[in-house]
Amino acid sequence: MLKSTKDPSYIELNLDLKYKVKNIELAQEGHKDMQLSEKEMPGLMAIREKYGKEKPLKGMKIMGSLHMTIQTAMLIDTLYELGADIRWATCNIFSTQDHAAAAIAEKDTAAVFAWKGESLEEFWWCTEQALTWPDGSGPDLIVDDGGDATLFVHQGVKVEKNPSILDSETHSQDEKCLLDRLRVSYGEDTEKWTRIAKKIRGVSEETTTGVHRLYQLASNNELLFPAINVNDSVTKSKFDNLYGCRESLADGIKRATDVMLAGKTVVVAGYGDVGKGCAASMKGYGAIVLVTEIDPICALQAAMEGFEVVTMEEAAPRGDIFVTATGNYHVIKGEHIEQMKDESIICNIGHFDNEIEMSYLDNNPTAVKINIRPQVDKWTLASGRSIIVLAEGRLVNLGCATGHPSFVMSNSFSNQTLAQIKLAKENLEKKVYTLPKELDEEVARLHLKNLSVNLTKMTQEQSDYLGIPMNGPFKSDLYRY
Ligand code: NAD
Ligand code: 9W4
Repeated sequence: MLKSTKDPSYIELNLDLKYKVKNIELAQEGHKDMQLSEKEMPGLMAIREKYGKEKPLKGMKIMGSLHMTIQTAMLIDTLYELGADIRWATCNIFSTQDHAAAAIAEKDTAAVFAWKGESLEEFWWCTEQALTWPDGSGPDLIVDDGGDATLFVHQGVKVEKNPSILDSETHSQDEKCLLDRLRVSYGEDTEKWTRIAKKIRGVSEETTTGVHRLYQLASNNELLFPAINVNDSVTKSKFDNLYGCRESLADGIKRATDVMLAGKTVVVAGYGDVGKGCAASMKGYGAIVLVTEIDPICALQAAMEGFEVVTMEEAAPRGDIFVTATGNYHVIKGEHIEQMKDESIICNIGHFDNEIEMSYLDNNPTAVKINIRPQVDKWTLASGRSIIVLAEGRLVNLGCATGHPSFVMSNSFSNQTLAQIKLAKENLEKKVYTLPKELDEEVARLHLKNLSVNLTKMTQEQSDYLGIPMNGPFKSDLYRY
């Protein structure tokens, strides 16, 4: 059946709208938080200073699909200072900080369509609003997180080439909402997305999931414009995984429980970058840290740092606090939960919410759940023992705290900004690029002054001796930091 604008579940585009946010009166609060972030986002501020006059993004229409937080507001203002004409939507229906969205709406540095708790219909409406300028044109550049904006354009073009896709079966609510929008869009203009895609100079992508989608498109020869993988810049991934989680895990646990970490036994499942950050943080608080690993290299690394490496079966009866950081499935299972001490705390900092077998608790009639406060549940088991689950097994640093500190995001978003400048300046091929090491080093350099780091400069003799240019790049692409 053809979806029409008369269908009540379809929300019509309104291109005259400058913003849609929860409450514009929250703007003042947002401005104050943004002002505080200036000191903590030195990379972005240095980029504004360096490129503010030149305005390398002048004339560029930029669409963003990325968590509408205070830190993102700082990114938006940076892109604005560099000359861009910006429209923004969030990439997650729960992640918008309404005071940040309000601040941007009031300042009018971007047209913004985002609020916390969007429905999926509203989410896809916001995305299309942000992709469509008042004159009906689309963006020159996209900042994407997770790939939904890129997906929108690619699906739009596919539908315009083969409208029978509109009748295909959908496998998720997201897919259905997107197809509903494309059905109406095709009814009104059979070339909208083809036209928009043709003009796009490129996308810079923030996350692993989005980057994965891009490489898939490229390997199927379906990528319609150049893409820059920001996720794999060293200054992005180290901060997002290692340094970010090293700060935000404890933040989440403490806001949720007020627990004293010193002297407790903390079990960290997975010793990748996230696990390394979590284990180091817990050790720093004076906790006894046990690690579980499947990879002998990471297990050996954990042992070299003085952590005891055990299996979850061994760890379950010993731990007071459990943190999963593997990206794997059912790492803490029901049988482990049954072995845990009374009032053990369990939480997850890995991407998906199935690292802890929550279904064991949800589907167990003998397990009784009492909600202590939002994101903190006490489950009492048949044994009479209880366990405390944080954020329902979802990312504890986002569910129970506000994610990474601004300084972490300054690194990610400096990479995003340099990627946008590169896409604006250079005519790249329809491939997935990573940022060259020079720019990765540049992002690091932009953060040094704020930390009073005094970098050593090689002499010409030293540079000749090593065969490394005086101003970098300092390492080969194979170097592991
Ligand atoms: P990684 O691949 O470097 O590390 C994961 C580690 O878990 C690996 O060493 C792997 O060998 C180990 N592992 C896998 N299955 C295991 C099992 N059954 N038991 C024990 N260990 C096991 O990945 P990473 O960069 O450390 O990221 C881990 C997860 O954290 C991912 O899901 C990632 O998306 C997520 N992440 C979360 C945040 C956040 O802010 N919450 C930030 C970055 C990444
Ligand atoms: N946030 C988020 C917040 C709440 C929330 C269903 C109800 C990620 C990165 C950055 O995902 C983010 N609540 C959820 S999902 C969810 C997600 N649910 C699930 O049931 C509750 C998120 C990046 N970032 C920082 O880390 C700091 N500033 C940033 O911009 C932000 C948010």
